[in-house]
Amino acid sequence: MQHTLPSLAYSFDVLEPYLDAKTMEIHYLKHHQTYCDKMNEVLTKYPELANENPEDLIKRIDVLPMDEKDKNVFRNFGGGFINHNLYWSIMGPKKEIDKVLTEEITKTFGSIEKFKKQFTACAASHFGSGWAWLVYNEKHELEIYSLPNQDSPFSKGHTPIITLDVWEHAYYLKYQNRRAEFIENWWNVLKMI
Ligand code: MN3
Repeated sequence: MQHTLPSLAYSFDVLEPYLDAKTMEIHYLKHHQTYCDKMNEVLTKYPELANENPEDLIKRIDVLPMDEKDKNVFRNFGGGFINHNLYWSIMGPKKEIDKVLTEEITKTFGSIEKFKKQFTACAASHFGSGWAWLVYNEKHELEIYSLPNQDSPFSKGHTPIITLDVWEHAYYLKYQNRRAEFIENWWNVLKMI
């Protein structure tokens, strides 16, 4: 089975002016498609894995029956496929506040503003390419951290809830080197808080 990109629930231009249409188009149609294609390509060598949900595969990446080189390809491209699926799904032109989540965030971090400050600092200070994450950890507590490249919290036994792509391809066309400004504006298109 070949995996395909989930369709976007909104058009490329609706997250303007915070996320520009050109970045959205290239990010989804080119970058995300490439992760999907290269993930499918490596899975063709392992037909017994190809029908599984990629999330289930990334959860057990360390013990997958693949040679080390292919495992690394799956970590990068399968991870990229999964991470972007979540990223598109948590953004939108209208707020759809998740009450349970906002209560949990407030309980854990003190307030939504304090959470945003901590997550922003994490995303801004991540060195190089990667993602900032809000996850439920193995103790089912909310936790913020960043991971390099396309690594997934699923591989740590965690469940990702909110994520921000801080690869340059996610913001460079509009923001160039101004990652902090991108992060500040991105809060406007995150739906659930
Ligand atoms: Mn990306």
